[in-house]
Amino acid sequence: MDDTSRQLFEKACQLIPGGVNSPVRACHNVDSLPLFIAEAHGCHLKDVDGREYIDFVLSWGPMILGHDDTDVTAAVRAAAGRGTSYGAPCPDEVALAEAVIAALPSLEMVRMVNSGTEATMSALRLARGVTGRNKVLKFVGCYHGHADPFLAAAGSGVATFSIPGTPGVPEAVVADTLLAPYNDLEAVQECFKRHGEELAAVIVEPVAANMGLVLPEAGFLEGLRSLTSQYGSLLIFDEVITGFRAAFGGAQARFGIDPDLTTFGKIIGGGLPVGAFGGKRCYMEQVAPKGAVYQAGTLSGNPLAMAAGLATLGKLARQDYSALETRTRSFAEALRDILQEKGVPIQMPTLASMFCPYFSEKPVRNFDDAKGCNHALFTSFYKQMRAQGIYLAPSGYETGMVSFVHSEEDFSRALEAAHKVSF
Ligand code: KE4
Repeated sequence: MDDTSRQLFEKACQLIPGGVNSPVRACHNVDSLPLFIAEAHGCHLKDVDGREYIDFVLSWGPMILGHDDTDVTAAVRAAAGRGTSYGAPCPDEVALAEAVIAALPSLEMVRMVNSGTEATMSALRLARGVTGRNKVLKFVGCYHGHADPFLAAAGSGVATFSIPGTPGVPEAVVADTLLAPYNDLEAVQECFKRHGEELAAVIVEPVAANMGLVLPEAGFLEGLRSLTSQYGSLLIFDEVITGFRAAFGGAQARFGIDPDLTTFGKIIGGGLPVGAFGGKRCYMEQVAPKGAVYQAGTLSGNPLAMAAGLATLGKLARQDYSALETRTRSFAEALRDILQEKGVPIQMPTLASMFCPYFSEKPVRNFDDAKGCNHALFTSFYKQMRAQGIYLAPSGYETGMVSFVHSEEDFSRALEAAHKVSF
């Protein structure tokens, strides 16, 4: 690591907890120090020491069109010239709501917020308000932002009850959070047998991208849909990552599932702070001020963020997602083959423009499997790739992301770097 990043990080550590404004950026999982980024264009980052990287993190998902996209940047610049926040409705809020609803048939209404955390927190409150029930079922290894109810760790042997996953979360809050292993429909059925009448919602990442990349096994999502309908619970699809990435219509379009509520973030803001939750009109009309379930936000619907989101979705509507999936799969399979030839155990699941190198002898189908991977090998891989200008997510529990502007040259350079890695 060069001097300027190190100097900035040392100063940041005096002023900001851990020197970062979001923990994973600290690169603790890969025994590294964070790079401070000066600018980004296309799929390339330049750090404050002038070094360039090919970016496979894409700000954790939003930058699917690449950084500094001409249309998105122009839209933000134009919006900035009209003022940065009104605290009142603006035309682009209506236009972005219309664009999101048009893209996902399960949506009849949507509310804009400022982050994925706000979106999932609000969706859960709505589900609880609509059903009059308190319990929520989530899956071990799925991340839905840092609202208290979701920061639950597996509790007693009972397997379904939770304990706080972090200091500061009251036991009383997570007492209503049930946990089940991802892809384990039997465990979900057991949860419903015991607590079905108390369950307000099941919340799931339809493709789990916070324990690496774990794909839903055949029947899993369909089973969740069937059980929630049977017991009168709401099915919440957390599409903060998969929305407009798994397909233009999200994972729900890809897998043909009709959730009751969907949460968004990342891509719908085009890199500016936007989240959203939406769903059937009968539910969404229970959100204040139309209904009684309270939710609010000073900067919700911010005109710059709306302009960035609109420009992004407008461009994505014209993109060839199938071609991007093919390019991503081809790159990931070539990367897998290179690593296999080095004699390390490697799995390389892909879906759409996402990929994940698991250093594991067996496929990863849940969080226990993800924990069982060889994270020391991942750390070595991460460090050697970064030293060659390839910027991967600094954790074996994150997912690699490809944009529409990654070129064959970018893929070739990443593969050349992988050839030079030694374990
Ligand atoms: P934000 O509050 O960070 O905008 O969104 C929370 C969230 C909700 N749901 C899913 C499925 C998510 O993946 C996220 C946030 N994703 C992480 C990366 N996997 C954000 C990175 C970070 O925490 O810095």
